[in-house]
Amino acid sequence: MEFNEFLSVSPEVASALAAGRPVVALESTIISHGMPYPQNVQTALAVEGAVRECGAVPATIAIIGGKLKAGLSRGEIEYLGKKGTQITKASRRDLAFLVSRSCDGATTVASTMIIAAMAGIKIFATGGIGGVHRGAETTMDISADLEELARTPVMVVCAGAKSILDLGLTLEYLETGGVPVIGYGTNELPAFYTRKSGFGVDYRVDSEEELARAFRCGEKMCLGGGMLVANPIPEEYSMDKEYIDSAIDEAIAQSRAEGIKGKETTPFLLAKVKELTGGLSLESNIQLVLNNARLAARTACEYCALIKKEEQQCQGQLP
Ligand code: PSU
Ligand code: MN
Repeated sequence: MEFNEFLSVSPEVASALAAGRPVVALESTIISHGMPYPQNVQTALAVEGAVRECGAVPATIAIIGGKLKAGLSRGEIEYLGKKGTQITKASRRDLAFLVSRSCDGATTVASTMIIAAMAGIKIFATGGIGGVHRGAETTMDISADLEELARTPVMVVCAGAKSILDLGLTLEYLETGGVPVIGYGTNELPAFYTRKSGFGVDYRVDSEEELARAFRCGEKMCLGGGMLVANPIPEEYSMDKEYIDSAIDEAIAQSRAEGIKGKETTPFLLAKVKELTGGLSLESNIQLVLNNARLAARTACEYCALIKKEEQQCQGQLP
């Protein structure tokens, strides 16, 4: 763990890391901005439970009173869920000011990766990542998540990206940033609510062991930068493509009509899609996050097993 006076790692997470036990980072924008209360709190706790069931320790990440927290108490999760959108959505650019002003922040994929890396956590599970928005050729609206994936060595397990984004441009941007896009058990990038998008991934991987090994190879080469694992939503929870696409098109039309810009764009589109599709998309959303948490936890277990093996080899106990 990097020494950092602003970092506050929970005792459970700190002792797991010190003992070389598996830990999975989880984000908090999804709690404060991604789902309504009380489903947001129930989901955050269920996701932590799913990580534990697969043998890893969950580290939900947020900024509370200016502290960069890795590992939240139940009360802190409840607090973030209840305050909802009153909590600042915090990406990389917000960290210095939230800390200097002792404020709260709900961390996006980008800022969760930063805090996870500070704490020494390698694997992170979320729902969907930010990306290149449709129309970015004129708006320049590209999520800071993509830059972070290019610079911070954390594996992000997601369900692909929602087609509120331009998925083709998002993949181009990731390629430029040197981020491998990995399909778990698939050759195709999943599109969050649906298992297919029509776009291919860079690598198909079918085992957690290979995910961990590839990540470890990048780490040993000091390549820097993350990896993006795209895990398709389980078939039984996936949504009808036409239905979800028409809701997304409507949401984008409304956001353009209302002149929504900057950091409001993603939350606006997500909220509109949810409003247009009701509880149906919320259930899919919850299920895919659980599915990603399990994959991340199993991968974290494989990663720790690899490290243990390396240590034994070092001490001459293994050939
Ligand atoms: N996409 C989703 N669900 C989410 C987000 C994106 O399908 O919850 C959230 C994540 O926290 C992500 C952030 O990191 O939105 C990206 O916001 P922006 O596009 O403003 O960078
Ligand atoms: Mn943006």
